[in-house]
Amino acid sequence: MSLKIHPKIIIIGPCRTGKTNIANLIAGTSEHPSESYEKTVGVRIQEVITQTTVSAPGLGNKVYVEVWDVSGDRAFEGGWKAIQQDTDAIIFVYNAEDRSQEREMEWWYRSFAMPLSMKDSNCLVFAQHLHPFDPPMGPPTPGKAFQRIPSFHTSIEQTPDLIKSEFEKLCQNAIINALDRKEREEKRLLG
Ligand SMILES: Nc1nc2c(ncn2[C@@H]2O[C@H](COP(=O)(O)OP(=O)(O)OP(=O)(O)O)[C@@H](O)[C@H]2O)c(=O)[nH]1
Ligand SMILES: [Mg+2]
Repeated sequence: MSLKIHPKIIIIGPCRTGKTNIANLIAGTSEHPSESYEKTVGVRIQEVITQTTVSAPGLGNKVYVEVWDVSGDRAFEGGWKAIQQDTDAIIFVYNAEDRSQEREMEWWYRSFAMPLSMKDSNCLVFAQHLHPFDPPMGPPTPGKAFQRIPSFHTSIEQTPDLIKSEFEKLCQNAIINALDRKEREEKRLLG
């Protein structure tokens, strides 16, 4: 019998920062940046198969992870409560070329990570570059809330392997969280 869990990872951050491009790279639907910008309407859900190193009775070595690519447009804020539900991990994306977004990220943290009591280990930051950048830089600095959260300078062209490998690592923590979530739910149902 296979153990059915549904790990869920959401990708959030301001508009036009590369969330959809990152989601497509992770899901294997595109290896290149999109030529034109098409804003995400509300949310787009993709399923990604990941190899897992987590061992649990009944859990195979392949798990389907839901990746929710969320629009950065606050006009869709009404749907955020539903989006947050059962989230196991968060990828924050901002535009590294826009310093004002570093300050904005604390707001995204308060709006998503705090209400979910998300562990730092289940969060990840991609400071996305929409133009070529010089790789030897210090880590990005999106603000105090992110001090213990793994943060990387990224772009689809220059760091595709980093994006994929950090996503894979995050998946393992999301799987552990989803297993705990399932166990809590089963205990709750049994009373
Ligand atoms: N060259 C290059 N362009 C990028 C990269 N990431 C994003 N872009 C460009 O930036 C624009 C916005 O990218 P999206 O991925 O659609 O942005 P988003 O964060 O999903 O935006 P919303 O859906 O509105 O929240 C597009 O025109 C992309 O082609 C990148 O790594 N390299
Ligand atoms: Mg998008």
